Amino acid sequence: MQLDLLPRKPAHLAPGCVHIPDWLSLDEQAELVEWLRDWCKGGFWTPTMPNGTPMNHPLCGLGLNWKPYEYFETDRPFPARLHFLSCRALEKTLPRYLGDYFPNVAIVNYFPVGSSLGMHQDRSEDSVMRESGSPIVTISLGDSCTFRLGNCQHKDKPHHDIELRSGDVLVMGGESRMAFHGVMKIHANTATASLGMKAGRLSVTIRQTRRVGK
Ligand SMILES: O=C(O)CCC(=O)C(=O)O
Repeated sequence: MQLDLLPRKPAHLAPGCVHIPDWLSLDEQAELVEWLRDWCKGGFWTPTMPNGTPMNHPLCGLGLNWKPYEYFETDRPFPARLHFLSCRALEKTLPRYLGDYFPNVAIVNYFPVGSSLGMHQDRSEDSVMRESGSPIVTISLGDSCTFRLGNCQHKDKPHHDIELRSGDVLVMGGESRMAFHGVMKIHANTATASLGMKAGRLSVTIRQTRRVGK
């Protein structure tokens, strides 16, 4: 299938999974890149997998940091701006989750050109959050990528490939909260120079890891 020929319009890719292309304006993207520079300064690191190999992209945790497969404390706070941004995304996508949504963590991934992220489920959050379908809101910045949305049972087909471009938002909640997903490819030189980012892609993944008060 020729991905670039598909129209870019808001789409329910599966129940509970919504993609909104061009959700942030270019000015808002540039502003977010600037904020991230400040929030994540000196904070990107490359965790090691349980088999001893390093992950192939660095990340920075805000609110809590993350390594395979657990959260741990960090002195980097979760920015209120990301709370507001993710609520704004939910209003447009899965408003039914807003009443119970208190995000406390953003994992900011930096994907250099040539890196990828294998098919996985996000399982490090408390089971009550996973089972309630608590959404994960992902904002893309910089180079575009091929994102693969799979099914909830296993890493194999059926899956669905979509292009995520800078400014897009993807929300995975409800029935899609436990869908396997991954980043297959980063498309070099697809970012707008005015974003002021070096080559590669940032993804800001905003989530609630535990119930309030836990
Ligand atoms: O970068 C993305 O779009 C997805 C990142 C992801 O799957 C994750 O952080 O678990």
